[in-house]
Amino acid sequence: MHEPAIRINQLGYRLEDVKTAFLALPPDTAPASVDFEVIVLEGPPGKFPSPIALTGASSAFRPDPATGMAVARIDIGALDIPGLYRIRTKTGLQSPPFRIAANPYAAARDAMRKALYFMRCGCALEPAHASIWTHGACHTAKACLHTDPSVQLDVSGGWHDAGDYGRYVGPGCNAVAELLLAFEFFPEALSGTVNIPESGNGVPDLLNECRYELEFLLKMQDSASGGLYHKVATLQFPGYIMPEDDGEPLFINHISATASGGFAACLAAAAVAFRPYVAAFADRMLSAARKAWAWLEANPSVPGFRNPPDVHSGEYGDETDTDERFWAAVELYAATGEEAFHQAAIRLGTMPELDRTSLGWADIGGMGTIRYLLLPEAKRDPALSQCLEAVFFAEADRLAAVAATDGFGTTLRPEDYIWGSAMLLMNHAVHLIAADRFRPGNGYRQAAAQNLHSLFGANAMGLSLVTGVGTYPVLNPHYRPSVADGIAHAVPGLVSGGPNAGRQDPPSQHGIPDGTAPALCLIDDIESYATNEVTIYWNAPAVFVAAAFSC
Ligand code: G3I
Ligand code: 9MR
Ligand code: ZN
Repeated sequence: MHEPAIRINQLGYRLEDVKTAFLALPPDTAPASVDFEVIVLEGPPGKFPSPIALTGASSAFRPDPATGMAVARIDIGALDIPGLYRIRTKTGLQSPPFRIAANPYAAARDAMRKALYFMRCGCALEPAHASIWTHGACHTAKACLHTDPSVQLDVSGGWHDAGDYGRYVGPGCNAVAELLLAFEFFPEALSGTVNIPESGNGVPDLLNECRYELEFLLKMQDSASGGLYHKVATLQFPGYIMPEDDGEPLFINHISATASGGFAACLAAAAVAFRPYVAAFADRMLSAARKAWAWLEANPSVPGFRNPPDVHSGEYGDETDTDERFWAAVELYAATGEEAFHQAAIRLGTMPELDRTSLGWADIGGMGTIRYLLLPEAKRDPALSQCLEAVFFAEADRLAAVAATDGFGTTLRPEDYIWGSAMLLMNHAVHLIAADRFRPGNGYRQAAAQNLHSLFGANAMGLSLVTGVGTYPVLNPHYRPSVADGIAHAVPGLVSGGPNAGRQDPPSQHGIPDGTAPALCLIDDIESYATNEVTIYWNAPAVFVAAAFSC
C-alpha cells in the first residue's frame, strides 16, 4: 500500500465534475466516519482568508468486496476555486496534493498518445522526438512464413504490441480503431501535435501515428487471398534487451479470421477518417478492407488461431469471429453505403452468439454496435437498431449500477480483475461515454469519469496506473525497453495492465499473498507481466477517455 492513505485522482479534478476522495481501512479498524479538512497549498492570492478551504465528515464506511476494505467517501465537490490542495484528517491521514483546474488531464492524455510513438518498430527513435528514450531501428529484416520459410516478406514497421516486441494484427486493429473513434468523438481534444517525425505535415498527429501502424497492417495482408496473417514475432519472447538488439528470426503466422475481420473493420473506418486529409491512402485502405472482406466471405467457417507448437510469442487466440465479421460488415457499410454490407451486418448482427458490447482484442462487437448506432436513422434497419440499442443500453445501465455500489465508484466487479483489468476499466468508460452521446444522462458520464479517476490513482492501491502520470505512478512496468535502457524513469504515458487476481507470473505469485482482494493484485515489478505489462490496446481506450474529459 502506498501512503498517503486518502485516495484521489492524483491529477486532480475539473471545476465542473463530481469530486470524491476515498479512504479505505481494514474493516475491523474503521470508525463510523471521519472528519476531514482540505488545506490550500497554492491558490489565487486573496481568495482564501483561511488555509482551510473546506471541512466536513466522510460518508459512513461500507464494506467493499473488490478491495476487502471498508471504504468511506469524502465529498470535496464544494471546492470551486482553481488551486492545489490536500485533504487531511485529525488522525494524521492525508491525500497526495491535487489540483482543481480547468483542464487537468490534457498533459496525461497527450503522454498516453505519445506513448504509441514509443512503441514504433522498424525505425530509430531520435532524441528530437524521443527525448532520452531513444532506440535504434529494430526488426527491419524480412520475416519468413512459418508455414513455408522459403517465403520471405517485408512486414517492417508498426507498433510493438506491448512489453514484448511481437506485432499482432488483431490487437493492432483494436488500438487503431479506438484511437480513430476517439478522434471522431473529440477532435478538439486530439488535434494537437505531440512532436513526432510527421508533425506539421498537414495531417493531425493522431492520424499520423495511426498511419504508422496502418502501413504495417497493410503489409500483413496476403496479396493473393486478401486474408490477414495473424502476427509476426520471434519464436520465443526475447530477453530484457533493446529492440534493436533482438536479432532472432521473425516468423509470420498463418491467416486467421479474427485478424482478417479486425483488419477489414479497422481499415474501412480508417479510410473514412483519412479521406479528408489523404484521399489516395484512404482509397488504398478501403480496397484492402474489401479484399479482406472477400476472404471472410470465401472462408465462412475457420478455426480460431492457435500458436503452432514451436511458437511461444503472444497467441491472441480467439475462437469466435462473429464479432469481428459483424464489426467489419458495419464499418464497410458505413464507409461505402453498399447494401450488400448492410445485409451482412443485419445477418451477423442478429446472430444469437454475437457479443454486441465488448471493445477488447478478443470480443470486439461493441465497436460494430457503436458504429451502427452512429449512422443516421434513415440508413439503419429498425429491427437491428432496436436489438443493438437494447443490449448496448442494458450494458451501460449495468455498468452504472456497478459503479453505484463499488467502493471506489468504478464499473469493475471483483471478478473483473483479470489480466488487463485496466482495459476493462477504460473500455467500460468508452462504452459509457458513447452511451451518453446517444442518450445523455443516466449517470453514464459520471461512472466513466470515476473509472478515469481510478486509473489516475483513486483506487485501493493509491497508485496511478500510467507511467510518469501523477505523484505515485507505476515505476517498473513490464516493458523491455524501459528495463534494458538503463534510464531511471520508464517511458512516460504507458498504461499498466492493472490488478489481476489470476496472478499468472512469478512475482505476483510470490509477492502477493493468497487471499489478497482482487483490486489489490498488482505488483509494480518489471517481471510481473500479468499485472504490470503495458500494451497498445490498453493505451488506446485510455486516450479516448482522457480526451472525453479534456475538451
Ligand atoms: O475471460 C476470462 C474470464 O472469464 C475468467 O474469469 C478469467 C479468470 O482468470 O480469465 C479470463 O481470461 C483471461 C483473459 O486474458 C482475459 O482477456 C485469461 O485468464 C488470461 O490468461 C488472458 O490473458 C491474456 C494474456 O495475453 C495471456 O494469454 C491477456 O488478455 C492478453 O492481453 C495478453 O496479451 C499479451 C500477449 O499475449 C503478448 N504481448 C503482451 C500482451 C499483454 O500481456
Ligand atoms: O514478456 C512476455 C509478455 O509480453 C507476455 O505477456 C507474457 C505472457 O505470455 O510472457 C512474457 O514473457 C515471459 C515468458 O512468458 C516466460 N519467461 C519470462 C518472460 C518474461 O521475461
Ligand atoms: Zn521492433
